[in-house]
Amino acid sequence: MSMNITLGREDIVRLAERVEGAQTRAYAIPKLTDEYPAMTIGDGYAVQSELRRRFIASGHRLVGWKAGLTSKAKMQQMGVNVPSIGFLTDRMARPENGAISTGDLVHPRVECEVAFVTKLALSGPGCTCEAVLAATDYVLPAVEIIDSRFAGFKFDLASVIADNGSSARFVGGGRARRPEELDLRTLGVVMERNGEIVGTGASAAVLGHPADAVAMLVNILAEIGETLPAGSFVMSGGITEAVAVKPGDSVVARFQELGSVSMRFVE
Ligand code: OOG
Ligand code: MG
Repeated sequence: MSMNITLGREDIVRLAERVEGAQTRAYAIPKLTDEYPAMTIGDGYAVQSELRRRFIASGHRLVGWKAGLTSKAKMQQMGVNVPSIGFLTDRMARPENGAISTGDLVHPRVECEVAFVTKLALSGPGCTCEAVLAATDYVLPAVEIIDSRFAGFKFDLASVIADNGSSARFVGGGRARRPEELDLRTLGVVMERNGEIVGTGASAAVLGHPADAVAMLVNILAEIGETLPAGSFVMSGGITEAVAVKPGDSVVARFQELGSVSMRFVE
């Protein structure tokens, strides 16, 4: 992946402000490449880093990172075939079994993901699946609520990276397990919306092994000059296609060996 930055500082700040406005006030904007067609992946990460800097400066706390577009189902659904990463803050976390409001989201969708909590710092380049497993304290099931700020949930890689990988909310839950007690490639997952099965998959859908997705994330972090500290919460990417939700919906993600994660959506 080339992190070639072509935009000037002024454009990066301008785009970060535009994305921040759309995220915090929940409105859709045209994808950034409509105005900046030559925007690169490196430019996308430069905007994302500026967005992260702004949130942290206003008191949000960085709690971890998420890998995105790591499964075929997700790549096909979004028409993008390169994985990406985004940051997670305390303001995005929601408790298990809670009510999640949609009034402050544009067009939310849910994804089931295997999440990792680390006990050792990780850094790239050259981070491997084995290094990730050795640094993992426990894994747990999670649901990510993504919400692209781009009209029609349509984007290209540079735009979605600038929009922090569509990150909006996340819920961890179920049963935390030590990674050595499980085969992380073969965990089945079933996603239900209002009691109906809307997605099924196995954890190997995520780059062959969810820890490989985390290694990829750590290697991208190195390219943007960051490392993953111990105690990070990391989501490895949606296993199935993302499913749209609206007020009144209840969602349960059932994971083999890891229990389930539930939530409902309100106005
Ligand atoms: C980009 C975010 C993808 C995942 O788990 O694949 C993502 C999107 O699809 O809007 O979070
Ligand atoms: Mg996701």
